[in-house]
Amino acid sequence: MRVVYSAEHLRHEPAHEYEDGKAIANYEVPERAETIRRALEADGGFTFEVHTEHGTESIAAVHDPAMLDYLASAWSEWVAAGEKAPEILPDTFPLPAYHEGMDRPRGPGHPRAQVATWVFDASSPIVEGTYGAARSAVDVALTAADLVLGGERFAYGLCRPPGHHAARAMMGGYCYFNNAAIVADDLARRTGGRVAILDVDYHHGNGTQQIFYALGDVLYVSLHGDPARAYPYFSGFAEESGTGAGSGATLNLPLPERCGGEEYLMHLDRALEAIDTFGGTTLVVSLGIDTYRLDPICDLALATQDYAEIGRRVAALERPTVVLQEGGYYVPDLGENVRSWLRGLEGTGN
Ligand code: Q9C
Ligand code: ZN
Repeated sequence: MRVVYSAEHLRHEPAHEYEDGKAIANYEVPERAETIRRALEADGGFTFEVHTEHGTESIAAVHDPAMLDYLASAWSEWVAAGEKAPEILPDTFPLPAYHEGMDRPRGPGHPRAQVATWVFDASSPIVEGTYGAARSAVDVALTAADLVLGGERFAYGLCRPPGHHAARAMMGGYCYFNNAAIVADDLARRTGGRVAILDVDYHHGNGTQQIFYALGDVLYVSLHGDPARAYPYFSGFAEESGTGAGSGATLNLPLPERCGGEEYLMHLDRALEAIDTFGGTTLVVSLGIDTYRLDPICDLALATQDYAEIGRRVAALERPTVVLQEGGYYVPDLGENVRSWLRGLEGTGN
């Protein structure tokens, strides 16, 4: 299988996230992508490709161009305003109620107002290298899509930072640009056909869902920890199924705590059946490995061999497939778990 990787991700090294009143070490570390790269290199069955530059057009087709402009200049404006902190995090929460019954003032605003306008959680710092890394993750994803459009049955984009929590006009959940949504939109436009997205990250892909919620040509199917207990809390309930032309083109399958392989595969089969029924020319997989039994921030119980079986079942859809990396935070086994998933997909065993 061909794998697309960029070393540019190394420049996105957020130090902290915020939990229960404390700054803790950020879980979304560069070593995640490095350990995946090493595991696939050591396997010998994967061919590495460098990403190619795709510009900003495909990003602006999915995200608010003002958000793209913000991220491009956030760091230099932070420094120009005399801020000294090495990472930009929101310290205010501009809820709609702030301006209720008032005019909402426009204008550039303080850098701290800017970040709170675009970033919805306290897990997703912006550092000096964030914009370059987020751009490279999109390039990695689009290069993987090019390989599939060029005739490859599968391609894997080793994206970092991940993307599925980034909505049209909002960043967060370690995500800045929505790599999978950008690829799905690009594939829909380039093939003129329908595209399905299968999101197997532990967390609901609120951003991907939001981007396609009213659109009928992109199906979004997600298996995730039930938002009644799991981040991002505000979406991913079973009753969310799309709107307007997109009615029925969103499917959420919330999972119970400690869900293991056997139960997971039953839900997966429902997801795959929905994709099969929807049809479409290509499949995009948001591959999160934070469903793993040892993941430090999640509560499902999948094992390494389950990932191979999931990959095998996804392959049975017989569709050209772009697999893009999302979460997964138990770094010691992350490379092996991704390798297992991709080997299963290729049908080449362990
Ligand atoms: N105490 C991905 O897996 N932190 N994003 C939640 C809860 C954010 C996960 C903090 C988790 C984001 C791509
Ligand atoms: Zn996740």
